[in-house]
Amino acid sequence: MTRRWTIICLLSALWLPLQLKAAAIMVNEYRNTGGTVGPGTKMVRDEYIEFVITETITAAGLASLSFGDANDATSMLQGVFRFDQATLDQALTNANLSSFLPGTIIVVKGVNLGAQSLAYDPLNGGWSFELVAGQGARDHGETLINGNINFGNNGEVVWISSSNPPARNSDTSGFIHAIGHDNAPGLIATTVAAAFGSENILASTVTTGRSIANTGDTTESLVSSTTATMGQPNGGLNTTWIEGLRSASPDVNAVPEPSRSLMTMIGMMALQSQRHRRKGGPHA
Ligand SMILES: [Ca+2]
Ligand SMILES: [Ca+2]
Ligand SMILES: [Ca+2]
Repeated sequence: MTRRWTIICLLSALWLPLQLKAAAIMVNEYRNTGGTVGPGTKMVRDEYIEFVITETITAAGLASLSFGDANDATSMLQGVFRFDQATLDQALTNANLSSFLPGTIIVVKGVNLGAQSLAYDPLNGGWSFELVAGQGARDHGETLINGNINFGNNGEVVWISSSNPPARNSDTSGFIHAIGHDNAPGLIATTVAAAFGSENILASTVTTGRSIANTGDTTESLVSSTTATMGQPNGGLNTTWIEGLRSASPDVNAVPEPSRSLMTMIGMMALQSQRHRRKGGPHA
C-alpha cells in the first residue's frame, strides 16, 4: 500500500466523525419505565423520546430520517421508526411556518402519555409538540429491522439516522446523533462513543422510572434522573443552550432597530474600507 493511500485513509477516518457531528436534530432525553408495549403501538406505553432541533429543518427533511433504539446488550438496533410527513406538515400549518426552528422539541411517546399534540407555535412561545407512537411517529414501513421501542435497564442507545432505514441491525453508517447508557457497551454503544464522544454513553445501568437526560449542550453531559421533563429543556446548561437557539431564530425575533442601524453602519464601513483598498492599489 502506498504512502499516499495511507494518508487518504487517515484523512477519511478523521473526516468521518466530523461529518457525523453535523446534526440538525439531537436526542435530548429518553424515559425508561417498567411498562409494556401496547397492541400495535410498537413502543412501551409510558416511555418517551425527546428530540431537539438545532438547525432549521423542513418536514420533508425530518421525514427522510429514521430513529429508534437498541437491544439491552446495545449490540444491535431494535426498533426503527420514522416521522410521518403529513403530521409534520400539519404541525407547521398550525405554527404558520414553513420549517421547524432551532430550539424546537419533538416528543415521541407511548399511547398512555396523553393524546398527540400538534399545537406547535414558536412565534407565540409554543416550542414543543408531541407525537404518539403509531400515529405521527411510525414503525418504519420497510421492516428490515422489526422491533419495539423498549428502553432497557441494562443498556440502551437512542439514535437518529439519515439512513432510511438502516440496512442491517448493525448499520450505524447513517447515524447523525445518538445517546445511551450501558455499563458494558456492546457494538452499537461502542460505535456511538467512538463517533460522537464517550460522553454520549452513560457508563451505567439504570432502574425503571428514570430519564437519561442531556444537561449539556452539543457536548453531552448525561445524567440519570427520576425527574421527567417531557417537552421541556433538561435544566442547567441544556436550558440555557436551547433558549439561546430559540432567541437566535430570525423568524421569532425581528432585528431591533439599534442592532439594525449597527449592522448598516458595519456594512457601510466595510464598503468604505473596500473602496479605500481599491484606491490604494494591490496589497501584498
Ligand atoms: Ca423500560
Ligand atoms: Ca431498547
Ligand atoms: Ca426534557
